[in-house]
Amino acid sequence: MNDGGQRRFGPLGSVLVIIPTYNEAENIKPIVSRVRAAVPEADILVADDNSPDGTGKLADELAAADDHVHVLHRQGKEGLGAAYLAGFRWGMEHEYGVLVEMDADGSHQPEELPRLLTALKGADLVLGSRWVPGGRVVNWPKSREIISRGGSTYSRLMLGLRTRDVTGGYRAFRTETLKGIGLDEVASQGYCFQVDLARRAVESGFHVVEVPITFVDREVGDSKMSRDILVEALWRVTAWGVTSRTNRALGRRTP
Ligand SMILES: Nc1nc2c(ncn2[C@@H]2O[C@H](COP(=O)(O)OP(=O)(O)O)[C@@H](O)[C@H]2O)c(=O)[nH]1
Ligand SMILES: [Mg+2]
Repeated sequence: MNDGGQRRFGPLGSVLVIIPTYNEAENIKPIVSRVRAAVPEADILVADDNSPDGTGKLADELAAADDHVHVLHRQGKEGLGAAYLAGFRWGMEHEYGVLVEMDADGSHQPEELPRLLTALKGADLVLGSRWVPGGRVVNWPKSREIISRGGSTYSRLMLGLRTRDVTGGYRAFRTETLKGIGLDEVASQGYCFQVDLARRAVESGFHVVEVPITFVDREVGDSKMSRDILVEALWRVTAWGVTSRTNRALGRRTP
């Protein structure tokens, strides 16, 4: 996080909300209509990994009825990170100025998006944050909260980050920020994808701001959180931490 106070930030431009989906048939229509109501000027891209429950088809129906809704059909389940990378590329090709990450399950409330976008006027990246004053989680099992808080704390300590919520997935990026952090080298697939993007943004000198959010646990459908996702996060964060410490000790910049 650097001091953005000295800088002038350009206008935001058009907004694309990217919603990755895997088996979110019960959630896709409600979430799309909530986004449309909360930020009517924004477009939506549903990035579906060929969900067996037909989420992609439901998204197509929404897109057919509304010019603001688009669908990116992907071949199969490749993880959240890969779906977002494909969504970001689509957004860049279509020249959106702002790319937003949002889950399909209602955990990230669309009604809070205007606040994130307002903060982005003076920042390169806005993180919706559960762990700053004013932020909170509702209905989350204690076990998930412990994993999430622990993951953020471990990542902050390993990577020397000052942001409180490093693993969250409700974010607004200026497209220029994503262009500046070397997306082609991002290999993370699961939730450590979020840690990876945050650390790259901070290390690239971008101004990162946290905005408190109320994270509401999903009411319908299943979480895709798994042991593999946790293990990937743990080893990658540890490897990044060791590499950046070694580089610092040797006076080199971390790639
Ligand atoms: N396209 C795609 N979306 C995914 C994948 N894994 C998770 N998601 C979506 O990413 C979002 C967050 O996942 P979720 O299961 O709610 O995670 P949790 O909130 O951490 O339990 C949801 O919208 C999921 O449908 C995946 O492999 N591909
Ligand atoms: Mg969720």
